[in-house]
Parts: sequence; structure tokens; C-alpha cells
Amino acid sequence: MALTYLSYLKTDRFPTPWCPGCGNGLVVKATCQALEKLEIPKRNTVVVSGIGCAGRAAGYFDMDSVHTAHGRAVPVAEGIKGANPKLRVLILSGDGDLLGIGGNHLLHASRRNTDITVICLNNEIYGMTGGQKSPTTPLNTMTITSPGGNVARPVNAQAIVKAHGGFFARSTAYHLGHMEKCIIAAIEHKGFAFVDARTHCIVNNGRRLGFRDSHEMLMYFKDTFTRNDGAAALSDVEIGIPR
Ligand SMILES: Cc1ncc(C[n+]2csc(CCOP(=O)(O)OP(=O)(O)O)c2C)c(N)n1
Ligand SMILES: [Mg+2]
Repeated sequence: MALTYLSYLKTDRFPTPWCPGCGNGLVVKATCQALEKLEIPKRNTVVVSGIGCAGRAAGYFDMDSVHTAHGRAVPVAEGIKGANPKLRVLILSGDGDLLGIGGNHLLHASRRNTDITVICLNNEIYGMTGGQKSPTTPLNTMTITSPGGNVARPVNAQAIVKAHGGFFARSTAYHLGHMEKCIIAAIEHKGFAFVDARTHCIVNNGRRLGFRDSHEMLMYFKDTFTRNDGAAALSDVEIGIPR
């Protein structure tokens, strides 16, 4: 019997711990719809997460999953792939987890071109711990640890991954059909693949920035990002799959 997207999830564990209005569930849904479209069996797929709100994702997949220590989703995924290359290994984790504490692992996994799919639930913040600035917080953005505006430039994951010949794509929680396509292409890519899945945190980020509700954050994605599939590189306000 064909699998439906919901059958990839442990729905009996719902509700998730995510706040009302959180975009993480949309990224999980797009991931499951990608798995459904690709008719990927549950048996030979492993989902790995680190720590954070996004890091809770792995526990909701009805397949082998690992909730690793903070920042360690990538090396654990590499270990799984190395031990059994027949397994398909997906990571769903946060921007802080993958690009902050785990940034060094990302650098070297992309350099090694390990055949894993990394879906970064990027809310530009450390959501779980209350809204501290993360490695993807834009310049000048106010957070609880940058009350006068973030003075550091965000990490350029696209440049890191592409410099090593890996697959990179970006989409948002508003552009769900597009996100699903990006995740499908990432899963189909042989080698290291990274999807910058922009998601919104209304409770610990958006309200501080003046958004009244999560719908306004989704409309921000709609109004800000333009599609640019096939370009050599994406600008900060573009979604797509660069060459
Ligand atoms: C070694 C270690 N350092 C710090 C923490 C505290 N901590 C828990 S979640 C988190 C940030 C997670 O941010 P991100 O990966 O962006 O996930 P989000 O909550 O935003 O989805 C931090 C710093 C921890 N659990 N372990
Ligand atoms: Mg985050």
C-alpha cells in the first residue's frame, strides 16, 4: 500500500512541543510530502536531529530516529551512513544547532561530500532558549542578546556548501510546494545536500521584531523572497536551487 505523508509520522505523539504559530510543523509536513512523492520506504531511512525546538523533529518520524547532543546531528548522521551506506539519512535540525555549535561538523561533512540530506529549520534565532541571536540572525536585528541590533554578519551556509561542491537550496514555510521540491531534489542528490528551510518563530523572535502573529511572518516570507531557481547563487532574499 502506498504511504501517505502522515504515515511517516508518529501522529499518536501529537501535539508537538512547538508553540502555536510555529513554522516547524510546515517544514516537517513538506519533508513528509517529499518522502511520499519519492515513495521512500520507512525501513531504510533514518532521521537525525540535534538539540533545540527544531531538534525535536526526529522524534515524530515513524522510522529509526536519533535525537543527538547539541550540534552533533551531522557527525551522528555521518556515522550512520558510514556504518551502513544503504541507509538514507536525513537531518532535521535548527540553525543554531547546525551552523553554530555544529558549524565545524557542517564544514567538514560538506568537504567530505557525505551523502546525507540536511534540512535546516532556520528561524534565525535560538528559539528553545528564549530568542538569543544565532549564526543566521541578520545584521542589525534585535534579539535578547543583541538589544542594540546584531553586529555580526550571518554565516553564509550557501557559500560553504557550494564551495565544496555540495547541493544547496533555500525555501520558506510560506512556499510549501517549492520547499517540497527543494527537499525532493536534496534527497535525490548523491552527496552532501543542505536545505535552508526558513521557518518562523513568532513567540521568541517575531513579536520582538513587531510581527503581531505568525500569519504576518508568513506574509513577510511571501513579500520578501523571490524565486530564482537555477541561478549561480541566491541573494539573501531569494529562494531556489542554485546551479
Ligand atoms: C552543549 C549545549 N549548549 C547549549 C545548550 C542550550 N541550548 C539548547 S537549544 C539551543 C539553541 C538551539 O537553537 P536552534 O538550533 O536554532 O534551534 P531552535 O530552538 O531555534 O529551533 C541551545 C543553545 C545545550 N542544550 N547544550
Ligand atoms: Mg533556530
